[in-house]
Amino acid sequence: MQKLAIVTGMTGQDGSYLTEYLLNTGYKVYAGVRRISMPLSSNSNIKKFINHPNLTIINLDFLDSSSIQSFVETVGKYCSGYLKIMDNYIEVYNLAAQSHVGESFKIPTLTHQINAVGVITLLDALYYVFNKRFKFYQASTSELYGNTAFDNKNKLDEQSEFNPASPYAISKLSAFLTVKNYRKAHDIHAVNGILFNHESPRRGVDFVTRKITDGVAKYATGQNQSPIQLGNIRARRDWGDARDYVKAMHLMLQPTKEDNVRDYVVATGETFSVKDCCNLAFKKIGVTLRWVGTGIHEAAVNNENNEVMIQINSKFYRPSDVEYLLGDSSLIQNNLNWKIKHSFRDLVFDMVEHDIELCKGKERGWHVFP
Ligand code: NAP
Ligand code: F7E
Repeated sequence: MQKLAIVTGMTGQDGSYLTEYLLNTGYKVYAGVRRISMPLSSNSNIKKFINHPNLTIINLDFLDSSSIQSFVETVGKYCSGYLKIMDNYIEVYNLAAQSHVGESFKIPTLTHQINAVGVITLLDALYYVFNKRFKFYQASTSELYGNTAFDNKNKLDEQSEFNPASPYAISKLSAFLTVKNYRKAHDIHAVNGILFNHESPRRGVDFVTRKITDGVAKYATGQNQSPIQLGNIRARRDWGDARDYVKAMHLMLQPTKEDNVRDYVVATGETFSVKDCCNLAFKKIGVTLRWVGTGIHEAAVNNENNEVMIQINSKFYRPSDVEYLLGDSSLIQNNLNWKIKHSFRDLVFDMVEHDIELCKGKERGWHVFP
């Protein structure tokens, strides 16, 4: 029988890949999307599948509790026949969020309203409409750890201590605890995916990897020759490929063995600095960077002709930053057979290639799930 899923945050990086993956796997998907002035079809992340016959788009705004309730009730009406059959569950993937850590310092209340209060409201509405006939995936994050591993450089796993260092991380910790409480108090299959950073050609352009690959592409195609401006270039992240990570989300809602219904870390087990990302992205277009200066005066120049390619701009520093992230995803690899397919180098090269094609005005056919 055809399975049913709810996806929130479909227009974002992960939501678009996950929706596409579920549709390709034969699911019927109900996607919650907030109203915008421009037509949804102009969002390049979802262009490819927006007219899929198994996709139903319904208005949903996490800043309004009535909107969340009416969204869940609407999906409830669509699914009533499906849920009359014993053992049928609707899978809910909650990916909607104010997801920018740096911005969360400027808009902490809004961040908390969407990322924390919104999750309570959504779970409450789901429980009211579906009782226990839903499974719930929450997009949790490695930001919960903050600088736990900064001194010891240990790999972070499901047992590591949380030390949130931003309004974003605090809001996500609240949601994490809400989900755990639903699992324990109501015996719902509700789990947190503690995902480390993951990127793709669909990443928002104000996240650092895409900002770099977009800047490199504009340089390579002659659209903008001014240096890329960055903040904390020493920060290290465990960067994976979003196309691998949405499969982990799906796996987390499939287990029937009770022991495997739990929170999982999803990470590659490798860490790179923002500087490493710059070096790789420029390497893809044949430019070798040489780093000169220190602190705010540090810069990267083209080793061949001394042209300045990257500068530091204190505007991009955060009031507090997470300096070091490295994850251990052994548990999900062993229990659910999740696999890492793409390396960081291949990911950065792919993003640069994609951004160059965008600059040239070419729409690349997404080879999403090879
Ligand atoms: P993203 O590209 O920023 O997408 C966020 C999605 O949330 C967008 O579809 C956005 O809609 C939607 N949204 C924002 N505010 C909303 C509101 N008030 N009501 C309804 N929808 C709203 O984020 P992502 O990178 O795909 O990440 C997906 C989820 O995973 C997020 O919860 C994020 O916090 C979490 N996460 C991400 C990473 C990562 O490295 N990518 C790692 C760990 C956890 P619009 O298009 O209308 O803005
Ligand atoms: O920053 C540094 C910045 O914004 C990474 C979100 O998906 O992953 C993401 O959060 C690092 C930070 O991602 C710039 O200070 C330097 O140390 O790409 P980012 P993030 O903050 O790690 C986690 C797991 C999530 O859950 C979030 O939703 O790069 N950095 N210069 C910069 N960052 C940005 N954005 N822009 C710069 O110019």
